[in-house]
Amino acid sequence: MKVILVVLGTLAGAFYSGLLLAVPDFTPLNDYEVVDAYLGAGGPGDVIGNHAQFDIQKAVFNRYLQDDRVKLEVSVYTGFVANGGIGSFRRYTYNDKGIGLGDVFFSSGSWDPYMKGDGSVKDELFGYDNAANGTVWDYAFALSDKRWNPSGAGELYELTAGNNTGDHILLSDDFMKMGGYRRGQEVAVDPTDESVESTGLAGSWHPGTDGDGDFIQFLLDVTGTELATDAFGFHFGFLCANDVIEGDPPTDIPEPALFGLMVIGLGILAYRQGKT
Ligand SMILES: [Ca+2]
Ligand SMILES: [Ca+2]
Ligand SMILES: [Ca+2]
Repeated sequence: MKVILVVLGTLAGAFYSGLLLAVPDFTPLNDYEVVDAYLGAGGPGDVIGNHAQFDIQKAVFNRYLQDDRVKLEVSVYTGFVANGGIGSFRRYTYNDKGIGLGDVFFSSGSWDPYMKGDGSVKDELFGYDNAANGTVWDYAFALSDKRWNPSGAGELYELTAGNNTGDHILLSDDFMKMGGYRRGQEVAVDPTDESVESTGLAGSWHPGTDGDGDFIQFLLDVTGTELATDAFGFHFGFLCANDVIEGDPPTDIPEPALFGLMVIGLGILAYRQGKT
């Protein structure tokens, strides 16, 4: 019996050590949900224009391991793609391509939207937050010139400027030349700016529908970045920012390392019992 325990314990320890070497560091997120409770400054209410096209209801996050890579899945629930939002209002845009999808911004660690402190409902819903105040984003999943397609391939970039006001940030105002849209909101990054650094990590997006409605799903490879392990804040809107969603980082992420320690602990216990 003692011999069997020693063998099992050693095997378990060795197996887990092997796993530690092969498997990248990550913390799972299982259907973590952020309901849109963010107004943002620069326009009235939560949605400007047609709700069927521009309302964002929520975002659902999953983080998991696939083929030894850490994948982050962000599903933004909105009828934008399904109801003809892409390419709409061409005359209102500088490049005549109409309204397209924005990039997805992330802050590793904290989410810190600006609040004025005037006690108003507008302030409670971050109605004074724009690109120039609040959270500084340090990652962006960029769709670049494919953002007018319902699906495509993009890349994750690291934003090193330390602010959201430099040339690396493109605002709603950089795409929209007239009409009712939300002013002063960050909607995309310029990958040619020197403060925007390639991570070499690719991703994709595509539309979908489930029981909760229509969504756009972004699927990113985040292996080796803080986005694989940490809590994070995020920001997403269309080029017009007619609705913007931002959200809280997850706060109750389970600790997968505990399982590993348990296995190693059992191994040591079995080894000690084997010695006595
Ligand atoms: Ca909304
Ligand atoms: Ca802000
Ligand atoms: Ca909103």
